[in-house]
Amino acid sequence: MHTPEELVATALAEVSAAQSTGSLREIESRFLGKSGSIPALMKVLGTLDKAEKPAFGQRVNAAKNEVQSAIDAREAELRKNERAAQYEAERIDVTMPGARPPMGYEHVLQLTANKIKRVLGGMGFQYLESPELEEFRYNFDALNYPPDHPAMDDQDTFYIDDEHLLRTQCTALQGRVFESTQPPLRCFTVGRTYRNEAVDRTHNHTFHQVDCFMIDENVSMAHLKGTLGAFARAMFGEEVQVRFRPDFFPFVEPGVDYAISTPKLFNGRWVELGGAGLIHPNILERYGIDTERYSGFAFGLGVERIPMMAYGVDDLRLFLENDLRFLEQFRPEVANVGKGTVREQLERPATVTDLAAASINA
Ligand code: FA5
Repeated sequence: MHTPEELVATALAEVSAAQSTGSLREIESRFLGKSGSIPALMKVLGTLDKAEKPAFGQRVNAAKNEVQSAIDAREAELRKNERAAQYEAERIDVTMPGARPPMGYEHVLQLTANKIKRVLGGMGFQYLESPELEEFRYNFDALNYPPDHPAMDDQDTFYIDDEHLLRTQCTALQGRVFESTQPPLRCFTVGRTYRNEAVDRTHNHTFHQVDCFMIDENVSMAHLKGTLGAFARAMFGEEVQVRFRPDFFPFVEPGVDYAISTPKLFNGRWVELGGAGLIHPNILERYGIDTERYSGFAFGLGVERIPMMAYGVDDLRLFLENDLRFLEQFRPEVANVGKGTVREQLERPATVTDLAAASINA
């Protein structure tokens, strides 16, 4: 059996050689724990003479205290070193440049829709949302399509059931408004439309339209021409010209298609934008609108056509393919180059001059 002093000497040597707080714990339990070698010395106490007991007890206690204080001191030292090593490993260089988070930006079709909303909103038209999953009756019946009329064949679409379909035209807004609101009315919507289409560079199964209408007293083709002229100037610049040619849509009479031409685009060639006309009296009568007093115009156009012309994009499928190499080019700060360009027209907010020019009484 070792003496208390021998155990202390061994313990102190081990303590000072310990390289981690973990190994100190192990030394502590071996020398001072419940069944550690120093407490075990107390068992010897019973075998000693009465006179020797107090002195031996004191030696054991002194041994415990000495080892305990050596462990505590070494632990403080090791902990300090361990912390210093940890701080060193986790050191942060606050002078390093930060990681720039990727910034989002609006899709070019959204930028175009925003511009349309500013321009038509500025002319006093109210922006309304209308469902993409539409009822057959609003998409066709309410728009004066006789049952099984061949004009519906041009607009085959995706049917959910016999009465519900993905809308083929934003003109479906009309019936929804007319059934609840009486004239005077000036409304428009911008949104997605769908058609079962043979997809090519100028036709997609999913595309966007803006559709706009006005009903008031004495509204004529002159108001339609004035409004579309002002709309085209605000979208494409002052030099743009608008052309109307007769066309057929069941919901207008007379009906026209309209095209624009500007020296900045396609060498001034005419490019068709959409359809328009005076709202068919059958529709007004169906909704109890007095056709002796009121008349209205409506127009609709494909939204993709606008950036296609403004940026010279020759395949509209690119807009919905989400290829960032294509979309990155329309980041506002990248695309907005050259003052007075068509692009700038697209990106600048509508001005007071646009709106004065756009007055339907002009
Ligand atoms: C219509 O959809 C009518 N609702 C427009 C209208 C409104 C006429 C109000 C009269 C009064 P149309 O089917 O021609 O008409 O489509 C209008 C425009 O939408 C087209 O000129 C074209 O720019 C765009 N468009 C039509 N189909 C597609 C398609 N598959 N992909 C991309 N754009 C299309």
